[in-house]
Amino acid sequence: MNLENKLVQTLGKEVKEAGNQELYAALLAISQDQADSRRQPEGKKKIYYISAEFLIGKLLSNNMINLGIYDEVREILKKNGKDICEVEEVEVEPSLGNGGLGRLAACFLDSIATLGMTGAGIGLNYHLGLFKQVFEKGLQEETPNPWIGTPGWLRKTAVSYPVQFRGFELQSSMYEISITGYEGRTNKLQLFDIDTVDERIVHNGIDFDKENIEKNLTLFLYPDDSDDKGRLLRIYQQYFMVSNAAQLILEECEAKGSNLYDLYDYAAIQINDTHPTMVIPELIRLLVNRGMEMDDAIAVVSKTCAYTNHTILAEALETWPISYLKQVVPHLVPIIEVLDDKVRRKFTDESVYIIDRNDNVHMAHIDIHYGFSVNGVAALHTEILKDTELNNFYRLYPEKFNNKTNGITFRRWLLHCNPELTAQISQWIGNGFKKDAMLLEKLEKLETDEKALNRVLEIKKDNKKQLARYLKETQGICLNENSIFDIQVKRLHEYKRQQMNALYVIYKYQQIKAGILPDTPITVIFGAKAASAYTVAKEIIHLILCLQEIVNKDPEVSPYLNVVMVENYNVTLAEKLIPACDVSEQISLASKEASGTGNMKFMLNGAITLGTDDGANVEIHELVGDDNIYVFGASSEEVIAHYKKRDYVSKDYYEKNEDLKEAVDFITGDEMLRVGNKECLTHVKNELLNKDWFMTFLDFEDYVEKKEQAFKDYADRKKWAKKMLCNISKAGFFSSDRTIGEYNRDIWKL
Ligand code: DL6
Repeated sequence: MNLENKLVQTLGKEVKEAGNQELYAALLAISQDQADSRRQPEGKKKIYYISAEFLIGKLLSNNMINLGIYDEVREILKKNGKDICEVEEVEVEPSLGNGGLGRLAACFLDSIATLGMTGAGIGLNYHLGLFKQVFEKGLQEETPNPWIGTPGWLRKTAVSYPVQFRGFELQSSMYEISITGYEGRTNKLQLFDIDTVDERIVHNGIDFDKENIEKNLTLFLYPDDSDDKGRLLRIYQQYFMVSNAAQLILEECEAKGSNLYDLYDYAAIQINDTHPTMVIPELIRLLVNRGMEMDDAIAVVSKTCAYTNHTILAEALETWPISYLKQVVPHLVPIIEVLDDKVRRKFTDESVYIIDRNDNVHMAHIDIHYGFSVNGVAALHTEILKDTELNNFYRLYPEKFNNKTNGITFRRWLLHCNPELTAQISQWIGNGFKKDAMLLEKLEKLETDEKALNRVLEIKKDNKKQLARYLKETQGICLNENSIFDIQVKRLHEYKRQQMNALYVIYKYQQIKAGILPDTPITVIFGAKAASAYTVAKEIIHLILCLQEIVNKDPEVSPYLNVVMVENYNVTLAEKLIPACDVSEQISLASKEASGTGNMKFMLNGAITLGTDDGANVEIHELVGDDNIYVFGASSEEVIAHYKKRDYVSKDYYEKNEDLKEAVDFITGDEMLRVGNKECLTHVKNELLNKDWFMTFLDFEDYVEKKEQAFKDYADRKKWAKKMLCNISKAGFFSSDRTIGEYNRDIWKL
């Protein structure tokens, strides 16, 4: 039956007569069926990717692209007076992730299926996910972000395991989401939950009884951990996730014929950051329970598990007091003690012990000693791990360390989010790039073709128009379509330095007030959530919202400069913002951003990076060369040296640089205090003046200079279009298909 007839049959009516909800439900059912039909027998060895986050985004269109029916469906709808974009709007974005780490996991699942590998993602089925952000009186408020219960891809299975905690046991339920690869196989994202979770216990935004584990276990991703109860809840969540994972893995491997002594021939387990670390002692415990000697169990597990490090921020490298583990999972503690004891017998260097002298358990240390691979996520990051952060471990196990530069799936971040550019690229170089992203290099030859350059500019203009329309409709935001779209969207964190961008806005505001006008109007766009207990981050959001209020309402300034902070930044918004971006802000303090993946998405969509030599920016810089990126700021070596010598004093820079001083003083000036909260703004200013942990002032001058240069260069449209084309043509390296190919070649060996 052809697709149109199938749609009519599923709808029970003509396409013309159906509403968007009905169309969505019908297309979902058809795609589910097709995805199911792509299930193939499992290979002997399977990759289990365990992660606290899977930021999968809306799935319908992406899956229809991967199933090869998207274009046809769009045409059928169009013929019947329907718009596929409006149907997409019906879907609710699953709320299962926070930032880059979770989105990476989602891209990886796509690539694993695309490359035909047997694999599964394993995580938790958070009912309210990461909070939904709303702005109230210039402040971020957190509210629940429900997504379960709306029609979607989530399906309950009959799979269930008992999970033991101190004093009680919970029975899990496993849910599944189909992951279809591009012209590839269908794998599963498997999410564990319990049936007793009760969303009604949440009140006043996102408050709830943190001790009522039976009702709260899978309510939220990253529940507030500013108190003991919150921290304990995180351990409950983590153990629940990995105990289910371990039981599932053993069951599946045994069913395929493993005698468990050869587990590593059947399973590779990738531990995504330290949240799933307890899978190591849990697997050992389960194997011992099945009669294996402890030493054998340790050896088997050590050959099965591999660890990815996603950050060098010390506060993000998890350590748990052993007393917490005793309270939640006492049965795991003796195993962790054995693991620690073995380390102590072998090594004298205390810094590599698992349990430190304050009785804190270092989760990453378990991964490194008892996993067979440790990888960083960009070349610079891996070097920093080897040279400094994990140097003590690198000296013990040089053979375990390897780099896997992150990647993104081009299906979502080009084909889906930028159909006009995709179609144009196909016309220019054929469709091969959809499977082999390196073929984008063929675009290089068009860099001298005037028609092609104009076309690239035209597509960008169209995408800016579409973004303007979307933000007007959904958030009431007015964008100047003729301005430069300068975009910084990512989690809010001081190391990512949204505060530096805000200081630039103040600088520019004052310049315009003084009659120094930019060649082209500028719109500085932010999107970011701040963790609910991260006070300064929330204050930085307040600072940006105050600037938005002042700048946009000033008739002298607003024709030349606007500030926009989109509410509740998520994957859906990213898909609209990224294709419309001119300047991509990647301005973390060098050495602090492990990789970044937004930088890759922007580049692929023809935005020019303004960034530090940090994370994967370094690799972007190498690929596009000095002329096609704006790099500024101290190098990672300089930064690391400042930390070592403790010689950075932000006030010195403030005293020396008049523009910076004026911008910083503006934060608590009369204009700001008229619209903002004095306490918040004063605190942000004082943090910068007295601490500035992430050296905003160190790089400010160079940042302003390079940003001004970029805005000036933008006016030469042809030259700018060349830079755009160069970035697109060099983006192929950042396909997650390449990354996953490398994981498989070097680590998983499926
Ligand atoms: O590897 C994915 C992603 C990187 O691109 C980011 O640079 C990195 O910050 C992020 N890491 C995390 C972990 N926690 N922290 N902070 O989200 O991983």
